[in-house]
Amino acid sequence: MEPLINDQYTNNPNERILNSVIWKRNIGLPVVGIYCAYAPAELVRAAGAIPVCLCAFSRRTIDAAETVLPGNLCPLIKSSFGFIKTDTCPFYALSQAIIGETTCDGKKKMFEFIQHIKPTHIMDLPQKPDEPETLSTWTIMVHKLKAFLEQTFQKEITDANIEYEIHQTNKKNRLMNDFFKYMAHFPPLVNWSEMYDVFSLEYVSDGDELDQELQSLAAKLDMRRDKGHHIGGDFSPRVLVSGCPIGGDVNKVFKVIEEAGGVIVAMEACSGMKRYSVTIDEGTGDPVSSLARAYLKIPCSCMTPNTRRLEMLDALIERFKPQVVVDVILQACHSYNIESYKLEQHVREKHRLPVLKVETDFTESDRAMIRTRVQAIFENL
Ligand code: BJ8
Repeated sequence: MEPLINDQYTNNPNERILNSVIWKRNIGLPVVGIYCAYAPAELVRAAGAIPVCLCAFSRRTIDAAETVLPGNLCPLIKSSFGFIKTDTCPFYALSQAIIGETTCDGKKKMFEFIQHIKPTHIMDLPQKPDEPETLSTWTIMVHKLKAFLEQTFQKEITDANIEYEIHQTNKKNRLMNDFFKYMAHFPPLVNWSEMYDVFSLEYVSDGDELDQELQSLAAKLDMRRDKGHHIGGDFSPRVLVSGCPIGGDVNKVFKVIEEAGGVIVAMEACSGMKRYSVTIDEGTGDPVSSLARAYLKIPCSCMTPNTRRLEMLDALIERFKPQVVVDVILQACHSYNIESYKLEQHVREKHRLPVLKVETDFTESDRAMIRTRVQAIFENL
């Protein structure tokens, strides 16, 4: 089957993004490194800067990180820190400012080790999203980020610019969500790796360009469908992958599911569909408050209670019709690990679907074991 995106970066979304960021940096646009879905990228863009996700998914940098950080820490945090310690994250090197948030304990303590290197702003993220005072506290934090960006880049961020960026985000999210229909198809017409390629387009194409790109990809996928080409077959187990963010060395979980004969039809994590799940109110006259309201709804396990995550899962299960949920937990990620029990109860009781919890790290040592467990759950479907 012909690759969906046929360029030198096929299956290498990070290189595609890097190439675009270097180009934009060379024409004078500042770059802001971000670590988390809670960073309001619209404010960064409204400041005339480019938001980029920093490297965090390689085991290569973990040894260096463990000279400072404890071994029994989430590999994503160790990898992020290791990239900075070894000066090997090109996105960090290109960034003039960094945004972090007080999400999990490991991340917020790790930031203490890097915040002296570049102008770094840590947003104080409240963790009880439904309390009456939470929204006003978080709105203050979004205002503080705006002030940080204005001071760092010596540029006023106007309401009109924020409104424009909110509109662009809503448009992008609508387009992406529409595009997900190719994963929902029976059997799916696009695989997880191609979807990661598609996600990377949001960094390289602006507004209308993205619309055009997605339209041309949709035409290719319609052709795939008409020719009877698809991912897997009619009886391939349909899998929804949930949990911690997945990328780089953790992509092994996607690969193992495919090797066992399954097809990935939905990806719940922030590295997948979660980041396109938010709609930001437009035209309220107070775009900073609109951003705060929308971002507070992101269903991350650092929130308590995190009922919106179960609601999001309901919607994903309804739309993508998986036969099994694989919940991926990065080692020592306590919040996703603990929440996994609730998720399993919910999915089993409400949707009558089996759940496989996979606790893993960035090494290859558990690959065979994961494959055996995935095969076993597929055999019982
Ligand atoms: S909004 S999921 S990107 S915090 S896996 S470092 S939580 S110990 S990455 Fe995340 Fe933002 Fe939430 Fe999304 Fe900590 Fe867990 Fe590691 Fe994690």
